[in-house]
Amino acid sequence: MRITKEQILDHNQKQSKEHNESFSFLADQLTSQNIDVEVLVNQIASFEVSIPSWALGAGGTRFGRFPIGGEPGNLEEKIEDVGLIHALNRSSGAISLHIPWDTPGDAAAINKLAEDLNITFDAVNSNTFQDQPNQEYSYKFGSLSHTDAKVRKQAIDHNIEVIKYGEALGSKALTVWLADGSVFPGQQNFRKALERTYQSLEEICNALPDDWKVLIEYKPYEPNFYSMVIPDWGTSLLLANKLGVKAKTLVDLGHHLPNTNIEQIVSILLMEGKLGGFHFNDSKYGDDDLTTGSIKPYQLFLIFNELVEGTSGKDDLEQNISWMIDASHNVKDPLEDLLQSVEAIKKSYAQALLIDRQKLSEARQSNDPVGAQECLQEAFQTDIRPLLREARIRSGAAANPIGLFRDLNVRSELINERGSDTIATGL
Ligand code: LRH
Ligand code: MN
Ligand code: MN
Repeated sequence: MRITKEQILDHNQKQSKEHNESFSFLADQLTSQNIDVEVLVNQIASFEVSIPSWALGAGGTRFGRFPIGGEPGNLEEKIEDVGLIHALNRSSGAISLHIPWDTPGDAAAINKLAEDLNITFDAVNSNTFQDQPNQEYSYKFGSLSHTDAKVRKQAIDHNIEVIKYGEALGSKALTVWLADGSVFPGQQNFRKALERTYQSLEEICNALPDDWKVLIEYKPYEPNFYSMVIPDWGTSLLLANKLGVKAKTLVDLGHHLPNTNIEQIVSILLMEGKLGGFHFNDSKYGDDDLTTGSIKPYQLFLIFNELVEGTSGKDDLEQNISWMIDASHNVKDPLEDLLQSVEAIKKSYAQALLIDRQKLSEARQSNDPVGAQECLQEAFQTDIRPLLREARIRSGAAANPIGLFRDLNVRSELINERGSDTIATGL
C-alpha cells in the first residue's frame, strides 16, 4: 500500500484554514520575541529520526503477545512500513536493522526498494544475546566477554559480518549491545570480563571501515540481574575512550536506574565528543520501551536543551549523532506509536530551540535559579504544534499524520494484504 501525494495534498487542504490561523498566531508571537520563524521551521523540517526494524510489529512481554494484524513478515515489508511512516511525516527516512532478525538477502534489491521509498540505512545492530539455529557455541554465559576464546571469536565474527551487511546498504555505524553479565554474586570476575570485552571490541573496531563508528550501548540490568559488563555510561565511555575516535556511546533512554539525570550524561558525553547516538523511548520503571515522550516529556525537553546547547548548530546535530527509536508496542498500532514518538522527539527539539540562550546564560552567571527556570518553562510551555505542522506541510508530509493514517484505513489495508495473524521479527 502506498500513500500518494494527492491524498496528502487533499488531507492538508482540508486542514489549511485552521492550521494557517494557528500558525500565523504563533509565528507573530515568536517574531515579537526576536525568533526567526523561517529558520526554526527549516531546522524542524530537516530533523529526522530513524525507525527500528524490530519495532514494526506487536511486541508483547514474556507473559503474552497480542498480534495486531498486517504486521510485516519480512525485511521488504518492514521497509515498506517505514516508507509509510516517512510518507506521512517526512521525518523518518531511515531504518536501523537488527541482524539476524532482519538480515538482508539480496542487498541490491533491498537497496532499490529503499531508494524508491526514500529510505536509507542507519546503524546496523548485532545480536549476541540470543542463540541462533545452527550456531556452534552458546551465548548463555556471554559473548564478547565470554571466558572461552572460541565463543568470543564467534561473537566477533558475527559483528564483522553485520558490518559487511551494513556496508552493502550504505550504513555507517554498528551498534553493539551486550547482554553479557552475571546473575549471581561471585559468578564473574568483573575486571576480567570487561578486559575481554575491550579486547573483542578492539578486534571489531579494526574491521570497521574508516568512515564508520561503533556505538556502545549500556544497560544497568536485564537479562543479567546481578551485574552487566557494560552497565552504565561511564563504562561505555571508558571503552570508547580506549578504543579511539571511531567508538562512541549510545544512550538508550530506558537504560538507566530510576531518577538518573540523563540530560547531564548527554551534556558530558557531548563535551567529550563521545555522544554517538540515541535509542529514544520512555519508561516509568525500567526498560519499558514505551512511546517517547509519553511519560516524561520534560526530561526529553531537558535532554534536547543540552543537545542544542552542546552542539554548535544544526549541522552538528544532524551529522554526528544517530537519532534512533528503540521501542516495543504491546497495545498500540506500531505505526501510530512510532509516529507519536517521532513527533514527541521533534517537539522537544523545537521547544529546546526556543530557549532564550542569552537570558539563560545570564541567569546562570548571576546565580538566579528562578530566572533560569523561567527561561526553560517559557520554551517548554509554548504550544509549538503549529510549527511542527507547518514544517510537515512544507516538506510534503501530512498535516496530521495519525489522522490521515486512520482516514485511509492503512491498518485494515495491511491486514487485507498480509493477514490478521501475523508475527514480525523483533522485540
Ligand atoms: C536492549 C536493547 C538493545 C537491543 C534492543 C532490541 O534492551 O535496548 O538496543 O538491541 O533492545
Ligand atoms: Mn536499545
Ligand atoms: Mn533496551
